[in-house]
Amino acid sequence: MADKRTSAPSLVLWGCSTSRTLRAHWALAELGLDYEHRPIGPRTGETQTEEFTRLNPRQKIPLLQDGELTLAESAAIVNYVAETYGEPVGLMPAAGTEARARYDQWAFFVMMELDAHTLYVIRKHRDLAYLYGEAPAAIQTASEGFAKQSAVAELELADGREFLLGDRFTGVDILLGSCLDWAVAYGEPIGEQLAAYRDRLNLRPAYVRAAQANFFTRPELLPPSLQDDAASAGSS
Ligand SMILES: N[C@@H](CCC(=O)N[C@@H](CS)C(=O)NCC(=O)O)C(=O)O
Repeated sequence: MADKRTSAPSLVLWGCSTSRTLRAHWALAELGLDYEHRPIGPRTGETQTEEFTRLNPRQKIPLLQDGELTLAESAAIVNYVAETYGEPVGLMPAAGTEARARYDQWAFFVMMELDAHTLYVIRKHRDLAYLYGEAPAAIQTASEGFAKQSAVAELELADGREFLLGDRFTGVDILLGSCLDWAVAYGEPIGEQLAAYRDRLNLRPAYVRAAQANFFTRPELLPPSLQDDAASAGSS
């Protein structure tokens, strides 16, 4: 495979308006990469078209195309972009280092414990109950699970570090930050440290650009700090 760092990237990102799609927009924005956006949304039928199904038989967003490569899974997209185009910003510690082992630990933790096992369970049995069924006990357990697991990240930040791995922003901040936005939108309480950390992340220019690109079809899903901007942009 050609070294993509030496040639101009040709990136197409499919998907908008969810916490998972935000991750891909955010990683690209942190690195200042230009990309074409195909803003297809969830539960609109747009992931079921023949064209999209050919690209992604999972029929899910986000999906990134980079030349010949077609890549699904939001965390894999963040990691791919970080590893391929991340220098000199350094969105991901080098392979084989302790920092990278900690990065991987947090990435898997966030994707499993905060995304898949808790927040998505709430989504399935609340917003998507018409598909997956009402399950108040599952929602309750997932909510408790989110509180318990997110407390681990709260503890990690208690030493005053700015980002999850220390003083450097990395891809795992994108993964955790997007889950915190999701949790807050769902009314799930988050700890004091996590709330302050989320505020810091939401002020990043790359986050603002990514959130505006990701949520332009549904500005009501933007964090409140960005909703005024969206309203004034819409009224101009
Ligand atoms: N684990 C996947 C989950 C992707 C996913 O489930 N995406 C949802 C939207 S958040 C989707 O595309 N659902 C199908 C649809 O809405 O048509 C990731 O992190 O990328």
